[in-house]
Amino acid sequence: LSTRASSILNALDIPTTSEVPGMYDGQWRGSGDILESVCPTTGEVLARVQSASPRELHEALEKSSEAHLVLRKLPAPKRGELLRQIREALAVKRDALGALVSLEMGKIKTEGIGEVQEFVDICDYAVGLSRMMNGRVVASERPGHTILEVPNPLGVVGVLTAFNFPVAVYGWNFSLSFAAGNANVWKPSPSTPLCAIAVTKIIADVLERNGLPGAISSLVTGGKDVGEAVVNSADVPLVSFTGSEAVGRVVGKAVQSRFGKTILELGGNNASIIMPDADLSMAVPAVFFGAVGTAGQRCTSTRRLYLHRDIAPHFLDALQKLYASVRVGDPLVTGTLLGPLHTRAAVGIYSNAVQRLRENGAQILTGGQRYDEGGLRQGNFVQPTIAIPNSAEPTDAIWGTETFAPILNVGIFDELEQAIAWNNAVPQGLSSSLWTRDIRHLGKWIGPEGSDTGIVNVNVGTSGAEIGAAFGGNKSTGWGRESGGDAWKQYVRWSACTINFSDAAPLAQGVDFST
Ligand code: UN1
Repeated sequence: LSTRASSILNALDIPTTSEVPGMYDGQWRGSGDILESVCPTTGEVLARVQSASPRELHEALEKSSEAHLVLRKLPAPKRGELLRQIREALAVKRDALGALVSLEMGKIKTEGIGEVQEFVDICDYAVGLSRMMNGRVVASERPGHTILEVPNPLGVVGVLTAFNFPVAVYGWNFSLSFAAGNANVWKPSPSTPLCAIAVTKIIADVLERNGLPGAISSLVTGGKDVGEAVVNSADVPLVSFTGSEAVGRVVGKAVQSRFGKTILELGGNNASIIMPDADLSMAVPAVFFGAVGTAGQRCTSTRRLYLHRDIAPHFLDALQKLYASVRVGDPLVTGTLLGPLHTRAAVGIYSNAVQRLRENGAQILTGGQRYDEGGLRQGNFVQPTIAIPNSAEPTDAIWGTETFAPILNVGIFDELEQAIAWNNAVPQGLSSSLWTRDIRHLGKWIGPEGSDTGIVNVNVGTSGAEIGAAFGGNKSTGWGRESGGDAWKQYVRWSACTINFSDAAPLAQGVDFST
């Protein structure tokens, strides 16, 4: 193992000598298939991880069900105090964990650290929430009656996360779910097991120190079979899934068919629209970050750019200058802006998408190739690409497909209405961004004739949301909401409790059933 990899793993108490146990339910072990964690920058095998066998997975689900019985008895503000301790423990390891995200996932260090910060932030949010997860008192139509809406914990929540945010997305789910009194079983992406192990160790340490069962936050690394077992388990009333539309469709149906609940965070195909009155000195760098940041591997990455005809040439000129200046390389080196794609397979998907653009007569303004000179050859590096497809018709498959790579497709429009129609014409509905200084455009954009996505920004790019508002998308993005806003309300079961404290028992709606 390279010295830098071992120093990052050492700082997070991950063994570097032998195989790493990849499951935890109060006890670390793993006798299922071996998962290899491969560094996308160098191709180095970082660890061989022992995943959960079917029997162990079953044990973890059982342990988590038992752990929930303990957790649900703790008052919510006490759970908040535990979250505060977890928040502190995460903050202490912020740099090391951020570095591990860069090492294992491939995003640049400032984004790796930012992702840990996102977990810290949502913990803060959930600490506050732990004293504010209020129900309601409803006016009853009957004398001497009152109605309460009461939130109670659900049980065990299954959290299936993707490679691209291997820390923060579990954070969004775990912190709300834990504050609400649920135990959690985490099935991370099979290609980022080390991030999940590091996070679980930090949480487990706090739980164990407080004499609580570790299975409040169980970890089951593994492949498809492990994911399927969590999704199909009758002991998991809520499944939160982040990943592709194709897999989300299967997960959604499977959970629905057993009447479980889901939170789905699926594909994004996010557009930025630039009006002629926009401040281009802000808009150009924002599009650059949205499209090239994280090597185009955020659900919220900017994939479509709609430029008003009047500013299009100037905008593209300025944007291409930024593309030309991008510093590509090792994501752990300060100053790098573009790291590798996460897997070799993703490079193939990128190349196919570029080839499809070419075949369809698109103009490739910049990019379109792998980087394979020098040290970059060992990693999954691809050139960020700007293309002008042959037609801006949104029915074209090129516009409707999410490619998880830094490819930005550009269309030229004349009227805002046309751009909004294009924005809304794709199956996905996660994020969108309008650049304007005209309040009339803004009003239209955020209103009923405006953008149909879950995140609708103005003079802010499509990616990089804060945790305070609910995060999620509409349509084929799955309608899920996580993180802030009212998202916590999904992690509880609601009871409507009508209470009669009078000496009569009248029926609602004045129904008379007297004999
Ligand atoms: C994701 O890409 O799955 O808004 C999540 C953002 C981040 C989270 C992205 N806060 O880009």
